[in-house]
Amino acid sequence: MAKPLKKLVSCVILDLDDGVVSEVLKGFLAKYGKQWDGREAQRIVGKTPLEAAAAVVEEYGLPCGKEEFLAELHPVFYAQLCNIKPLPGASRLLKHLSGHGVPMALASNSPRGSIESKISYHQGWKDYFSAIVGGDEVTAGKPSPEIFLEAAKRLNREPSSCLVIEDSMPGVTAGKAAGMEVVAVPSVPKQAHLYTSADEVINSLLDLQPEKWGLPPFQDWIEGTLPTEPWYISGPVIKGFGRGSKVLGIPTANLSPKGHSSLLSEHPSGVYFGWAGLSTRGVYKMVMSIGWNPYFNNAEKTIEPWLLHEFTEDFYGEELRLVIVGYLRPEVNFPSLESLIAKIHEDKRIAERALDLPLYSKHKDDPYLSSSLHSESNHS
Ligand code: ADP
Ligand code: RBF
Ligand code: MG
Repeated sequence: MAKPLKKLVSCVILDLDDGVVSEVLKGFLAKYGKQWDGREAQRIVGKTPLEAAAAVVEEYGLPCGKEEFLAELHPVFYAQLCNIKPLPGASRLLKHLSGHGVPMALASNSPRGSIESKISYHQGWKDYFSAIVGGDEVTAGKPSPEIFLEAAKRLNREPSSCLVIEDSMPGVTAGKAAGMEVVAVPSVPKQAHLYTSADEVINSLLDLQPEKWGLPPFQDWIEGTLPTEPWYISGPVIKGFGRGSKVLGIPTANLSPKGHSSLLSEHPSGVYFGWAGLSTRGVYKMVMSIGWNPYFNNAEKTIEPWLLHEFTEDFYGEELRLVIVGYLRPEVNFPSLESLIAKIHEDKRIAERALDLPLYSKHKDDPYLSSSLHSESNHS
């Protein structure tokens, strides 16, 4: 194994809490006739519920005080706790670290009771954590280092041997102030550049390399690919920016991200692969990007499968069905168009080879890939 590049740690402190507040707020704002546009998410992550409520009342000019808003919000918030999805990759990470006996703590600005009821909805999660520290157990929440220092104390570790994994800015600030190593996993897209004080910024938990920090490496990568539970997405092929074929020589049959928001929040942006079905044509190997194309810096998320087959014609408007079976890498920026193109061709080679492994090839026969004809004929 290569020598670790960073300072070694022996335990991990996480906050997997965020996103929650914003999900609830989104629904709530509708009631006040306001539309949540995600712009404020950055102002909310890592805040205490009262601070978050204050930020929203101000931002949207709501006709109520922050306490009033919070009181209204609270029951809804608690009712939603059971619907909270963990950050993509959280479950895999917790299982891995706990399987290797790495002590873990959960440290969040949310009150301890709320953290506990939240994790109670996830099978086995309670046992993963040797310590839980809530915002109500310290005098000051993040960005104060207090929560993290208390977590280290309860783990019986020096702050310098703790790795903090955080998605919020206040959390990153708190972790560094506590003298800990900090990996940031920004939950708000395109904000990576703001997290400069973190020791590393990663796109999603799938990209964490524990060995960089002296922790046991993941062992679930297979021939450069990370198997995922298969997930399914389909729709008519839409027009993109017209760049794929023209600029890159790589046509991508774009799907609209509209109507897929919950699926897309369960899966981080990145490069994936799997099988693609076109009802009248057949089933093909496929490698794809989902995200904002950092090289082009799209304003909108795009879903762009490259079908690994030579077609003699376009198939805009046709129903395209995808079974996504594995993950390759995060989307990244490149110094030149040539290097972007070369990387995508490398993705293609890796996906093409991997899809012949039984683990992945068995999904080629998934009825989902050719079921659009049937589902359409059932429509009357
Ligand atoms: P756009 O920006 O409109 O997506 P592209 O240059 O990316 O345009 O070309 C994509 C179109 O090319 C697809 O919608 C499809 O109709 C066609 N096409 C031809 N061959 C392929 C292929 N192997 N994979 C994906 N799309 C292909
Ligand atoms: N765009 C990026 O900016 N960064 C990437 O890392 C990236 N990876 C890709 C990988 C694959 C397999 C495919 C098919 C596309 C990828 N793209 C990436 C998207 C590419 O920029 C996009 O398809 C073109 O801009 C056409 O819209
Ligand atoms: Mg395209």
